[in-house]
Amino acid sequence: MSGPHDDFAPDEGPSRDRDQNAQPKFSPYHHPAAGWGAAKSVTKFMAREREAIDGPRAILKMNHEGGGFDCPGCAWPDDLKGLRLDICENGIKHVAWEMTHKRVGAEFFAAHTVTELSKWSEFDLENQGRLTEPMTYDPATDRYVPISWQEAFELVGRALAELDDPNQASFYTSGRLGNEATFLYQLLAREFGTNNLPDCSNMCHEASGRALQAALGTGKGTVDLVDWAAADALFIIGVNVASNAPRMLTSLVEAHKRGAQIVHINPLVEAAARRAIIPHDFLEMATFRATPTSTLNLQPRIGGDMALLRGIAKAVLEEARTDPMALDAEFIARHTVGFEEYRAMCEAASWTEIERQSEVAVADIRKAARIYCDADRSIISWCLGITQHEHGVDTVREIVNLLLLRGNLGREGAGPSPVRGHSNVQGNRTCGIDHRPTEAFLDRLAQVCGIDPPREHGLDTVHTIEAMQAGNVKVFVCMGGNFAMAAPDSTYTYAALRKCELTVQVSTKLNRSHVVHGRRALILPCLGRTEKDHQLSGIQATSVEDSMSMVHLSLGMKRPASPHLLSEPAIIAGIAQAALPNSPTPWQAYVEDYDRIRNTMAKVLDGFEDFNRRVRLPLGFRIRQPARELVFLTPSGRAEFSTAELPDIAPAAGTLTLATVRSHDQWNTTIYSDNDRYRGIENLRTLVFMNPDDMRERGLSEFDKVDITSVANDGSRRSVQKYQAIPYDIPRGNAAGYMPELNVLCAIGDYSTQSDQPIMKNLEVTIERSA
Ligand SMILES: Nc1nc2c(c(=O)[nH]1)N[C@H]1C(S)=C(S)[C@@H](COP(=O)(O)OP(=O)(O)OC[C@H]3O[C@@H](n4cnc5c(=O)[nH]c(N)nc54)[C@H](O)[C@@H]3O)O[C@H]1N2
Ligand SMILES: Nc1nc2c(c(=O)[nH]1)N[C@H]1C(S)=C(S)[C@@H](COP(=O)(O)OP(=O)(O)OC[C@H]3O[C@@H](n4cnc5c(=O)[nH]c(N)nc54)[C@H](O)[C@@H]3O)O[C@H]1N2
Ligand SMILES: [Mo]
Repeated sequence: MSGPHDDFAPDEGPSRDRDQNAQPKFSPYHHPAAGWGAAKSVTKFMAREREAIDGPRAILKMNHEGGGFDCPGCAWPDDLKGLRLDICENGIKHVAWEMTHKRVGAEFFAAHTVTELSKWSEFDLENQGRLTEPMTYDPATDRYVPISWQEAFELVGRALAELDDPNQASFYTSGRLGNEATFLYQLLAREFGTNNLPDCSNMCHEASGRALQAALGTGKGTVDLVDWAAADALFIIGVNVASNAPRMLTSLVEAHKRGAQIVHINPLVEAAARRAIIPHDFLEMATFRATPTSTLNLQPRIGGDMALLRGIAKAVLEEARTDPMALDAEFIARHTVGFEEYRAMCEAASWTEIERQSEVAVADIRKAARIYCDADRSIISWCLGITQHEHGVDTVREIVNLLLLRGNLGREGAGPSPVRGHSNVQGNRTCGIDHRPTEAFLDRLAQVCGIDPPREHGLDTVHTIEAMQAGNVKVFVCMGGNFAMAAPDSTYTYAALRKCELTVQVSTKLNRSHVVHGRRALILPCLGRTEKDHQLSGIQATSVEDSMSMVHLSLGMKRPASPHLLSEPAIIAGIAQAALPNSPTPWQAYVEDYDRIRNTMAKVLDGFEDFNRRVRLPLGFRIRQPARELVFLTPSGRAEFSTAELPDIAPAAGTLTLATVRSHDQWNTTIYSDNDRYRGIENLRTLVFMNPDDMRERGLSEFDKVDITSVANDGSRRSVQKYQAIPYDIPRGNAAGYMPELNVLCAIGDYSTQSDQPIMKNLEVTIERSA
C-alpha cells in the first residue's frame, strides 16, 4: 500500500488510475471543456471500477422525472425538460464510485490494524469499496471488530447518557443527507438537548447564507434555471465550473448561442472560461463543435473580488451621471434602503485603491461595467472563491449591492445565484441543520413535536473542534462526510478527534475519519442514494433540494451493497431510541413510512405545506422565495445596501496568498486519480501553481521541489515539504494548491470574523526551495 503522496510506492496495486512509476506531467490544456476528453475519462474510469454493466443502466436513471435517483454529485438543478441525459463526467464518476463492486467487511478489518490503515492514502482507503457491516474499535487489538446494530445503538445511547451536559455532544452533517433523515437528525440533537449541529456548509457557503439573509431576508439564491435561460449577462465568480458544477456548462453554452455576455472573474482562467461542448450533446460531440463560454475574463488577485465589484459599481454610478437609465431608480426607491450611503462610499473609493486591491486594470473593470449596463437582466453566480475569505460576507453583500443598482432582482433572468456544493447541502439547512436556529423555527418544532428544544446557539465546525480540544465535546456523531480530512488544521483536528470519548461515523466508504477516532469508535455503514431503501410500508424515496430551491424525490434502484446496511433514517432512529428512552417522537413509525416524516415536516417547515403531494409532482416543487417576489424579510422590510469599507488584502512583502482548490479528479476528500485534466496536470497532487515571475524570483523551475509555510494570524507556522512548483497563469503574489492535502496549512484560529468560515482561499505563505 502506498504511503504519503510524495513518495508513491511502485507497489500500489493495479487499481490506481496512473501508470506505475508515472512521472508527473504538465502541459497546458487547450481543448474545450466536457466533450470527448470527458467521455474518454469516464470510459477509463468505468473500466477501472468494473462498472461496465451496471453503470450505464444506473446513469440513465439519474436525475430524471418520474423515478430515478438524484445525482449524489453537485447541487446544480436538473434539466427542466426532465432530460434523461443531463449528466456529466463527474456525476457519472460519483455514482460509479458509490456503486463499486468492491467491499470492506470484517475480514478486511481483521487483516489490518488501525495504525497500519492510518498510513494509507485517502485514495487507498476509499478504494477498498463499500462498507458492509457495523464495526467498533477494539483498543486491545488496535482493530475494528464487528458489532451488532443493537449493541452499536446502545453504545451511543450510553455514551450520550454519561455526559454531564447535552452540549458535550456534537452532531455533524455532510450535505448529502436526504431531507427526511435531516429532519430526524436535528430532532434527535434538539430532543437530546443541544444545537451543536456543525455541517460542511460551515466551511462552504456560510458567508453566502449570512449575507443574503442580511441583505434580502433569505439565505438562498433567488433564481432558477428559467432565469439562467433568460439572462443577458452572466457573471461567474470564483467557481471552477467545468470540474465542480459541470452541468452549468449547458447553461453557459446556450447563453453564448443566444448572444448573452458571460464574464468570468477568477485568478485562474479555468476551462469553462474558454469554450465547451455540452456534456450530453452527442451531435456537438460527434462534430467537435465547441461553443465559447466566455466573453470576458478578469483575473483579480486572490481576495480582490470585493474591490473589483465595488469598481464595477463605481463605474455604473459614473455612467448614471450622463445616462440615468444606468440605474433602476424606481426599483431603488421602492424596494431598497441605504442607497445614498452606498453611492457616497463608491464615489469616495479611489480608482487607484480599487486597482491596487483588485489588481485589475480600470479599463477592464469598465469593460465589465459596460456589459453590466448594457444587459437588461443579469445573474451573478459565485462559489468558494468568494466565500472562503475573511471578507466573504461583505463580498457577497457587494454582489447584492451591484444587483440592486440595476434592479436585478425579483424578475425573470436576474438575481443572485450561489452555486451550492453537496447535492443536498441546501436542503439540510432548510430542514433544520443550523447551529443558530431562529426562535420561530424552535417554537414550531416545540409545538409540533412536543419537545423542549434548547434555545442557546450551538457549535459550528471550527468551534466543535476547539471544544473537543478543550475537552468540552466528548461524543461526536458524523452523518456522512470525512470530517478529519475536510476540516482545517489537520494536525490540530486529529488531536481533537482523538480526545473524544466516542466518535461515530455513518458512512458508505472507508476514510480518514475512521482511522483518526476517539477512545471508542463506531463505523456505521449506510445505504447510498443509488440503493433501494426497503421499509415496512414498502420502498422509500427521500427528497432533496437543489441550489435553486427545487425539492424533488430521489428513489434508489440498486440492490444494497450489503444486506446489513441500514438507511440513514433508520440509523438515526436507532440511536434516538437508545439515547432518548422517554421520547415523545414516534421514531419507529417514522422509519416504517417516510411519508409520516414528511407529514410532520409539512407542519414545521415554511414552504413545505402539502409536502407529500407536491413532492410527487413530476419535477417536484419550488420552495417559496419571498425575495423573488420582492418581499424582504429584513428589519427594514426592504432590500438593504451594505457599506463595508474595502479591506486591505495585499500580501506582506515576501509572502504569497495561497488558495486551496479541488482538482478535476476529486470530490472533496475523495480522490479519484492524481490528474487534473483541465489544468494540464497528470500524476501529481503535491503541487503548487505559481506565477512564473514569482518562480523566477525564487530561482525555481518547473517541477522543482519547494516547502510551503503558512503564517497564521497568531503568528504560528505550519509547513508542507517537497511540493512541486508549476508555472501557471495566475496573478503575481498568488499561488494555489489542492485541498485536502493542504489543510495542514490552515490554522484552526484563522476563520472569518464575519461567517466563522475557515479561511481556506486566503493563506499567507512563504515558498522556498526544499533543502
Ligand atoms: N467534481 C466535483 N464537484 C464538486 C466538488 C468536488 O470536489 N468535485 N465539490 C462540491 C462542493 S462541496 C463545493 S462547495 C463546490 C466547490 O466548487 P468551487 O468553488 O469551484 O471549488 P474550488 O475547487 O475550491 O474552486 C474555487 C474556484 O475559485 C477560484 N478562486 C480561488 N480564490 C479566489 C478568489 O479570491 N477570487 C475568485 N474570484 N476566485 C477564486 C479558484 O481558482 C477556483 O476556480 O463544488 C461541488 N462540486
Ligand atoms: N482547504 C480546504 N478545505 C476544505 C475546502 C476547501 O475548499 N479547502 N472545502 C470545504 C467544503 S466546501 C466542504 S463541503 C467540505 C467537505 O467535507 P465533507 O462533506 O465532510 O467531506 P466529503 O469528502 O464530501 O465526504 C466524503 C465521505 O462521505 C461518505 N459518504 C458518501 N456518500 C454518503 C452517503 O450517501 N451517506 C453517508 N452517510 N456518507 C456518505 C463517504 O464515506 C466518503 O468517504 O470540505 C471543506 N474543506
Ligand atoms: Mo462544499
